[in-house]
Amino acid sequence: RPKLSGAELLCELKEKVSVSTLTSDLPPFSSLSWAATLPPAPLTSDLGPYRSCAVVSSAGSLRYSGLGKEIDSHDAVLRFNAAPTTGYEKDVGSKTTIRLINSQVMASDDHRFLSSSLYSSGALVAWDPAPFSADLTQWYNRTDYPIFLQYQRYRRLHPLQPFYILHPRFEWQVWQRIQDNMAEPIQKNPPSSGLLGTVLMMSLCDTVHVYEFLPSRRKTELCHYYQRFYDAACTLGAYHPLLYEKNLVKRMNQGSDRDIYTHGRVTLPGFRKLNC
Ligand code: NCC
Repeated sequence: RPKLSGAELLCELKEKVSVSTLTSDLPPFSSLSWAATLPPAPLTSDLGPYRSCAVVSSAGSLRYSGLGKEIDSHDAVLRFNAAPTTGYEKDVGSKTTIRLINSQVMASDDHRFLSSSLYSSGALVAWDPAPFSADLTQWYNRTDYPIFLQYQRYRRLHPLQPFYILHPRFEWQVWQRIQDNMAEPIQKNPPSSGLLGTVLMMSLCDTVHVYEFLPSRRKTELCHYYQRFYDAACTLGAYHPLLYEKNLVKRMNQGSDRDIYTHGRVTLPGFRKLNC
């Protein structure tokens, strides 16, 4: 198939991917009593629309970026997993509107998901690497990590905080966009939280700025801005098809290469602003 232009890729993404979250009317959840604690409406009808949004990757290259003020000037800010703001405000800002977390973070003792105040600002959105093409019941009975158990526990402790779970269809719809636009077969693992969060914000915002997903001149093997741990695989990918994700985002970027180089900043249009 011919290589699509950036504008064509954006339209394809808009047409073929929809951000859906679990609601209590969906089987098997409709017959489970705890599912009444799922939000009654899908995420996209509760959050946004926002004018401008920032997606803050957790990359080590955010360290010493001084991007904090710029990030906080957006109407909504998305962060990932256990990425903190306290102590790093100068580089990553302090506003958190949405936090996207994988099920590993929810389940591992290290992250103190149930007790740490890190997770208490903004809305939470969780996802679990579901098997490709599995239905909700198969996934429910065999999640990668115990996402539903931890969800129930967190809900009991923080009943007022908005907390959504992504429908696994979404992660594979995004994966399919990557595969269909690459010449070679990519690994059948879901995209990283970074790309999932970017597409999520493209559904809620008019303009999305993504920071240090495409590395700037500060590019480093430091994995996260908040940890002294070095591994180039954090930036290049291993389990996730991260390099392919970055290739796709590079092709869709509407900002300049200079913006990437100096600020690690990519500019993407929200779906509502696209004329396809
Ligand atoms: O590292 P992680 O991601 O939390 O980072 C969030 C997103 O930022 C982008 N990123 C990060 C580091 C870097 N050097 N370059 C980047 O571009 C990626 O898009 C990434 O998705 C995840 O995707 O959920 C991931 O989660 C971690 C880990 O589970 C959590 O941080 C909790 O510890 C995964 N690491 C491991 O499993 C060891 C990582 O593979 C993906």
